[in-house]
Amino acid sequence: MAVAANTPLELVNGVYRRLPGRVAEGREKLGRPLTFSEKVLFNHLRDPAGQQLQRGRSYNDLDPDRVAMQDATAQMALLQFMTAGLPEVAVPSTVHCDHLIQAREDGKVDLLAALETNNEVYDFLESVSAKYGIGFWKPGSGIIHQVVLEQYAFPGGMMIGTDSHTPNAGGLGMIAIGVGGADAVDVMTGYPFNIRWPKLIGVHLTGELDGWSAAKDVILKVAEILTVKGGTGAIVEYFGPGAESLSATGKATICNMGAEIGATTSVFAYDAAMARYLKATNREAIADAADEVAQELRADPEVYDDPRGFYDEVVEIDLRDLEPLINGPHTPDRARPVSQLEHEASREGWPMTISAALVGSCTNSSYEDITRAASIARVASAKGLTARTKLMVTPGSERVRATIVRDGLLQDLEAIGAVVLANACGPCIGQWARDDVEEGDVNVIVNSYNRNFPKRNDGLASTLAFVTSPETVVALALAGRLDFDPRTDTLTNDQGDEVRLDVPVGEELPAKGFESGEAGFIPPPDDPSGIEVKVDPASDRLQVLEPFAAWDGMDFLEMPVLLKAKGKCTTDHISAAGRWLRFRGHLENISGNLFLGAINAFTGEAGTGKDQLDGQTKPFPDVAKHYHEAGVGWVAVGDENYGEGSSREHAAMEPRFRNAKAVITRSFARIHETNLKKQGVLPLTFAEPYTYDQIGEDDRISILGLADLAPELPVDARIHKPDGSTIDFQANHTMNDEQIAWFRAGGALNIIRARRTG
Ligand code: MIC
Ligand code: SF4
Repeated sequence: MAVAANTPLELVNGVYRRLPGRVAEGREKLGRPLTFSEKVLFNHLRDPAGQQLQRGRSYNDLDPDRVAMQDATAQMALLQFMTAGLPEVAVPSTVHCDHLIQAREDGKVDLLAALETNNEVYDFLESVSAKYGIGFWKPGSGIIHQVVLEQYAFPGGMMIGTDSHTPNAGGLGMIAIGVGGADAVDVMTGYPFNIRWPKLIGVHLTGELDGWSAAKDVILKVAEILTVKGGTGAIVEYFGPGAESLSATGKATICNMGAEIGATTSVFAYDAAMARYLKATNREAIADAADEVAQELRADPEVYDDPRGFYDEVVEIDLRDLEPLINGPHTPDRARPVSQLEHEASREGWPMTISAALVGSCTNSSYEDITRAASIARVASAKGLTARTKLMVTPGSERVRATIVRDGLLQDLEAIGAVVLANACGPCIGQWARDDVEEGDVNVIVNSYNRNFPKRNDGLASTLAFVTSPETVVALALAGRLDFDPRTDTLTNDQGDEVRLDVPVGEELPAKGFESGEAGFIPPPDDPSGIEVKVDPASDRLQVLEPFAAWDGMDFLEMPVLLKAKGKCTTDHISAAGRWLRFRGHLENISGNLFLGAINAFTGEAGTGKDQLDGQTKPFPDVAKHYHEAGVGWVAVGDENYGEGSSREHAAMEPRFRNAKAVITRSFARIHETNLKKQGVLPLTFAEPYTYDQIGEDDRISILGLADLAPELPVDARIHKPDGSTIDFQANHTMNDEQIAWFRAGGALNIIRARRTG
């Protein structure tokens, strides 16, 4: 299969040819008009006639059009794919090198350093890609989601990606779902993508944005309303006149950050803004093809007339009411208007001085974002202002970078003191060689990224991160303080005059078209027979995967509780990124970070707990290693929305590798729950949430009746207290028959191998 730098028109036409017929079939099957998401999903069902389509209940098989993987997750995904013994991937797939570049000096220097430091991993990814027909986007070409939006996304398409912000492509009307690597392997090996038929949340947008309000404020508002778990198991569909008033990249920002509310994905229906974006990115033919089937690239009219009759929940937002918002610290649903931050910061005792401001990430680094940010900078420097804190900018892609250089926009930002970093994730994922603060220095950073979990950007628990729009980041950087409202406050310039910032102005798309910049795509060769993929057994960055042992048919008895996590336990808490990203291809080494960020409910400390075998308090990874080597199975216990955040399957593979048998929580985030299932760890939820409170540090837990594990049936479990008493409780699970089979087989790798021999 030839994989090109773009989605070929034939692929798009194939999807559109099926669309009207499938939509008609869907309407008939469900006996009612369809929402846009339902149309796209129905068009990608493997067996439309034979599936149940019960929202939030039935599991369904889908055939996505594409798979995208970024370098930090692609390593595990491809190490698993390699064991399938196939000559090539079954669907067009791409790898994007964006996560491993560390921000230290500036874009050029940092890229060269990354090429050297990550040489082994890049070589591995490039050669596996070449061998199996996968397109390879080299380091410097841009952040996966921006590149996908520019090159591959199309209205009505469906894709999966090994990154939680894959839904970014919803800005171009694509159903794009973030998954763990093992799910991607299913699709790359020709198997369907299996997922629960989603619930649907409709967000009705009216009015238009103006002044300082930006697309980012829409999703910050939605996150405030729905909270970090409010989107779990649901697709969020945006519609209404306000939706049509937003640019495609603005829509992408909103869909991208739908990951922060746990949504399966978010999507906008096809409209004129998308057509403009497709044309500006040299895809006029796709826009024309979409125009032909435009009525099926949106919901049926009855849905828009009576949204509450079709969505499980409807949220109303009038864009005219949106003030510029800022969220944080520590959770993406803690939003408030910028104007109220001063009050809250003084109440909470947060420092007012900002120690760094960062613009970029897959969420906010489009041409429009940079024009708005640069417009503030341009006027500010004309008024004699410069940034009063460090300001760093990461362009989203080489195409955006080359265009904003040509149009003088980066220069505007540099004029107020900005440093331009590589086209990559950079500090968004802790790739930031920060040396101006130390652990314990309570300091505030503001960024236009998406997540603000502790330690995420610079590895320091004492950094408080706030998330807002790029233009507000620049305004706050000019003030150097949190208690600045750009709409009303003034700043003193270099002449000692009080000046006000102008309202940001953006350009949706570059008037002179996009520059292409340096070519970043390496297509797979026609004849891959000479390509060898090497994994050095002595490597500390890559390790061939060994399948985990199959379930031995026995119940899990009296297992120690390795961790009882208090409060938020995201994948960043379970398997930190930053400096640990270097081990993403080496399961044993990366297991050295297991639970280092998790807060021990018994002590309130992060990253350490009691080893039940010797009574000593140690870092969690050491306790896990000890249990593993002693052949002791263990459980982890968590609170609500456990595994929130990223798609990294390491957060499931590490516990599995270290002999975890089950993770029992009050609730799970979708991708992480699936990753646990895929790797053969039982994800269970307390039938009664208070059971969480009954578990003590020296308790043991048994999970019983596993021979009878069946869909929709609770599991019996028991707490064993040190004094010999016991408490029985029930736990629920969401496994279907197939997922129970993964558990029995010992995880996805065994299944991949069995498919090969079978
Ligand atoms: C993130 O934003 O947390 C990441 C890094 O992009 C992750 C993927 C990973 O951990 O590699 C994600 O969002 O899925
Ligand atoms: Fe990269 Fe940050 Fe986007 Fe994750 S959220 S893909 S780390 S830019």
